[in-house]
Amino acid sequence: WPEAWLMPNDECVDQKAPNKLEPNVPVTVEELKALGICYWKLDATAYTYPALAVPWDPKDSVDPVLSKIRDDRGYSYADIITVHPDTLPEYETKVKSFFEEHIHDAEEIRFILGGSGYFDVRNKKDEWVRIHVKAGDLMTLPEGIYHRFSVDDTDMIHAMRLFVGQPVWTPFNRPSADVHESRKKYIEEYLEEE
Ligand code: KMT
Ligand code: NI
Repeated sequence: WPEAWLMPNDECVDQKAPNKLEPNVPVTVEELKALGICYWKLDATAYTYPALAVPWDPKDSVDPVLSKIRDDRGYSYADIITVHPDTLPEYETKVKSFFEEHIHDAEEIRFILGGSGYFDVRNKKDEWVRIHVKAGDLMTLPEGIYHRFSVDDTDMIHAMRLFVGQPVWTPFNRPSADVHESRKKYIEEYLEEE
């Protein structure tokens, strides 16, 4: 599992910095699992994948571990995104927009092929937990979890995005997403048990 820690409550002035508390408060794997997050460690370097931004069928994967996950979880779509100033038009604008707190009406699935970055998720106390993903990390965020993404100070992440069916990347921002069906489902499933 990737390293994870609590972030300060106040507004984040430098989203690309680690933003650890002093002293650091690590977040355990058990806590991440209890939020509905799933994780697998894969070998991102042993295989070649299609060129960036070309949608493809993950059944064409040559990685048997990835193929098994795809079969088990029904992923039928994959593409590759490179978040880097030279490859992503309007880089800084996009970096800011990925960092707006939001949910989706489906699972968010990312397999990091290169570089690194931060997925921030809200824990049960509504605090920000920062998860530092790197090459080989395949992580899923459940439907309805509040989250955001940031590059780290390397400004480079290369990631495969998977999806069940036709992809819908629409973010629903907080607070209007509080009344979204996906949010209600998430609260019932993960936040209401005692
Ligand atoms: C997201 O979920 O914000 C993105 O797709 C950004 C890049 S994927 C690491
Ligand atoms: Ni998202």
